[in-house]
Amino acid sequence: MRSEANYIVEQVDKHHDWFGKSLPMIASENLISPLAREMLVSDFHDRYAEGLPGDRYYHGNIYVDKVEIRATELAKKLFKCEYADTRPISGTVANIGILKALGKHGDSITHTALSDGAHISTAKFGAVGIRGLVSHTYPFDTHEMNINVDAAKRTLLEVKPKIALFGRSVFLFPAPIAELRDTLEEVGCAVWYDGAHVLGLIAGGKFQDPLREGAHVISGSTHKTFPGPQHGIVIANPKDDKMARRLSSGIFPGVTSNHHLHAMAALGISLAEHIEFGADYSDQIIRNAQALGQALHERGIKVLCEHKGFTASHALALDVEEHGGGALGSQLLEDSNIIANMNMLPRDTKPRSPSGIRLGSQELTRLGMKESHMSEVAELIKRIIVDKEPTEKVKLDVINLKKDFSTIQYCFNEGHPAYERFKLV
Ligand code: DSN
Repeated sequence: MRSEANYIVEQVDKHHDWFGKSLPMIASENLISPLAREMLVSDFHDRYAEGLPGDRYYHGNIYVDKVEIRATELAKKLFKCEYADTRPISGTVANIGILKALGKHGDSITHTALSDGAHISTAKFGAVGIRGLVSHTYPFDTHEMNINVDAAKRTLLEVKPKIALFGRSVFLFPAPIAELRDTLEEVGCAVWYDGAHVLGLIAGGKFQDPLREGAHVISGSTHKTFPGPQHGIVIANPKDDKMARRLSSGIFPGVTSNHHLHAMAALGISLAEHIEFGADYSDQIIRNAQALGQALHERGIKVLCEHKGFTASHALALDVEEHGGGALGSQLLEDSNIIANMNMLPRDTKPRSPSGIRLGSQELTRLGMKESHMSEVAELIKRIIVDKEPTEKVKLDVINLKKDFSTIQYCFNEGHPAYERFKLV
């Protein structure tokens, strides 16, 4: 069996080597900081804590409690909110917990359609279906790549949902919560914003401010534009104490037992880092995404929403149908060491053969790339997708470009042993 273990170690080593020579551009991923990564291999990983600090079902949580209290305080400070829960073990788990807290079987929920870029949590086969809620989708303006506000007002007044959900996995522009606020208040529903993709940008003050625009609760994973561990979070300004209590019990005992204490500690570090560096980081992420959109457009690749500057977030949606489609394009990119994913565009019906590719700028930005580097990245993508140059040839240029970008930025680096151990990615 030792050889089996060796095999697994070998594959992980190869993965590290490969990603060290690749351009990571999946919009839902990021690099955790060296210091936060150190928490993931701490003894916290091996322990149990159930409940809340000071009210546990296990002993041995003296320092776990201190970390959880501090991480929760940091989350409240960063997101300027009254309530934070750092226990969800992923974004989807946070979503199921919120559905448990705010809805029950048979209640109605409004959300964006999957084909318009919503997360699988909203699907019948996902969290919304598991909870037994009845789905109604917002009318969507595919030109604007956003909810059609006037039509959505009519939907909300007609459906009178218990929960109105906003948020997407192809999240190019802010959701129109402020524009819908009067209608949402008239309906009296709970307003929930799934901010997984744009959490870091919101915290950095560069995208939209859902809690000030009318949302009661935000859920998120903590490893996309927020560059933390694979974990989840709930932040809120609850309507009342009852909503706060229900949100808490939705997470525990609702959908978690132990809450992955090592990841929670890592999240605490990432929150502290984002308070210090988040505004600059978010600003550069958005600048880079817009620069990349422009550079791709100039090279003959269709990037959605040219009339709006392509994006207001980290993400870009490319229409590569004329170049062979998203499945072929993303495979050719991978063969050349550029890691991205195929993605459905609103007109698509087949998830396995979509017209689109989704790109994110957050990880390249984390490694120090600026607007000027986006032209180089766009040129490499054009050579692969449009010119169909041999992937082995382009790969050499990708590896060469990546050589200068191996240090994680926007975090507490120097002076900690973890920095040396994890500085190469
Ligand atoms: N499905 C992930 C994505 O957007 O890539 C999010 O969970």
